[in-house]
Amino acid sequence: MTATGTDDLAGFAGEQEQLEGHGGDHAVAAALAHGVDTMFTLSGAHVFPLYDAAVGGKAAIDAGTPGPMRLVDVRHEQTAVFAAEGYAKLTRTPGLAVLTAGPGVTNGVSAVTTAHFNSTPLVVIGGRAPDYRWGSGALQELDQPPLFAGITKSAGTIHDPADIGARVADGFTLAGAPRRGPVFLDVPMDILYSRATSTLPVRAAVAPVDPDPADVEQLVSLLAESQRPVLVIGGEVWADRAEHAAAEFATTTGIPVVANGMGRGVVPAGDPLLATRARSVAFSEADLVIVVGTPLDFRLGYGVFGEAQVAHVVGSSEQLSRTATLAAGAAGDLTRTLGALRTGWEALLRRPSYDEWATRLGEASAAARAGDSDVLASSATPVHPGRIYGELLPRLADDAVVIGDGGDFVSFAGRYVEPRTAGCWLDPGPYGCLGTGLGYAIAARLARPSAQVVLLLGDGAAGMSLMDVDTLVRHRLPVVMVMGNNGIWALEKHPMRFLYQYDVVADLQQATRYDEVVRALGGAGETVTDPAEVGPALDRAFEAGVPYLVNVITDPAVAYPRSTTGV
Ligand SMILES: Cc1ncc(C[n+]2csc(CCOP(=O)(O)OP(=O)(O)O)c2C)c(N)n1
Ligand SMILES: [Mg+2]
Repeated sequence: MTATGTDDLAGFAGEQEQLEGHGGDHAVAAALAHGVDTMFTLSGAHVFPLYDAAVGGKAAIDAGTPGPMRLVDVRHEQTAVFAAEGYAKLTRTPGLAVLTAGPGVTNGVSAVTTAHFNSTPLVVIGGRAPDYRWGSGALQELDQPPLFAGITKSAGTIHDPADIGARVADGFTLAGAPRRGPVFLDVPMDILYSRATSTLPVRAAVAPVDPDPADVEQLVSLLAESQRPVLVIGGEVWADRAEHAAAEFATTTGIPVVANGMGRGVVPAGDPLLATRARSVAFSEADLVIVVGTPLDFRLGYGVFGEAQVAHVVGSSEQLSRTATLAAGAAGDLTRTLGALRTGWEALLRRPSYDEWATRLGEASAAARAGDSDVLASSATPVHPGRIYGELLPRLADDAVVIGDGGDFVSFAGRYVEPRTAGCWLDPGPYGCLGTGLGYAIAARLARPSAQVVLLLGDGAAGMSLMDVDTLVRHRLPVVMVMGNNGIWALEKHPMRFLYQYDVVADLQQATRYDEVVRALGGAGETVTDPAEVGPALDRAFEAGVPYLVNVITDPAVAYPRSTTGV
């Protein structure tokens, strides 16, 4: 690829650099302009030009010099997209996955849907059968964008090599603007391999949007009247880089906080305002619930909190709940909105004190934590899943990234693990897709090279991505995997027994040596059956320096005490 300044155009609508290259060069230049440094993929000839651009061509390969973009090749396309999504969530820069035509693209659909539900900025570039043969039945000839119509912000095909840079750059801009989400673009093989000269893509500046002052005023007036408000901090607070504004708003006003998704850790574990452990008391007794940066979906009781009035604060107006009854709503840049709310609250002539309420929730949280101690220290055999968390929690550093992929085992994590830092918790989000685990773990190790990365796996969920331990090994990405191996799909088996008094298709093999699978792939691990051995095994895992699976055989009779089924 060659980029040249066009002196003759200098001073003319800014200096527009030209880029000569194949389609891969143009696409990679657009991604680089948007701060993207990693391409997640699984090989296919339809997309070779993208790899050629990423590595800097044969000259760079021969010279042994690194190319402009890191390539991470995985063992299943869903892992490529989950890794790109996880990387976007952690770095707050749009992710990039490249999928080869046809089955490569369709293998990525569940992960793109996950990004759609999570509002994660992501560009997926698909290969596509060549235009010049379209309709004649070329290998993997499938019109792919329609598959993505309902799960992306935009899905289309690029038919001109000279358009690739601009279209991909626009894709990144669109993906990263609230409401954030995935964009799909496919490029026919003949177009991607063709050369063209066009303007070097640049990153378009997106101006933050202020909330409507009347909406802010309305919300402040609700706060002025409230005696028992609750602030829910969701993942968009992190994604919008509003974690400081959110923490400051909570601290200034003294409103108790319940955290959700990547909003966990914005108010750190141990902060007296953090009431996540007392959320049922908080939600049933509150008179006002302000939900910031997360949809009012099943995870939040569809926005019904007893008698409380509900306010929804989101990044863009299309995200405001259409089904919940809202007493107020505000849409805009979350730092600005939370700042405006704080300023409005500070300007109140009579500022209410929520101290008594916060103390009550603090006590309820402390009681909930105290109630955990038996389970966290359980010496039962088979191991109670709670004991694993009892051993893990004291071993976690403040900046540890904790990832959950599984059913009940991960629900326990949601209860016991309270992050101390924002941006350190990765769950699959409201789409609830099993199989995110290895992709998210790859992403976390790349995004946080020196932090602890802990992947919590159900034995069932593990089957959907465990082969990508191979990717961890090949790319030298050590992570600690902890499996709650109960030999069943517990989150299905227990509900089916409850509904039918019997169950089918919910059993897995007992005590399978998944640690041997990890060993065979070049990692390490061990099986633990004695509760007293969980802690020492975790220590060995953290010290291993290679992907390490602690395969804990847990009690299948222990079901997570669930208060919602999600329907
Ligand atoms: C892709 C996908 N398939 C199926 C499900 C339905 N499902 C949700 S939880 C669950 C059980 C998970 O079992 P496991 O990972 O072993 O965790 P456990 O509940 O046993 O702790 C299943 C099958 C899903 N959410 N996603
Ligand atoms: Mg299981």
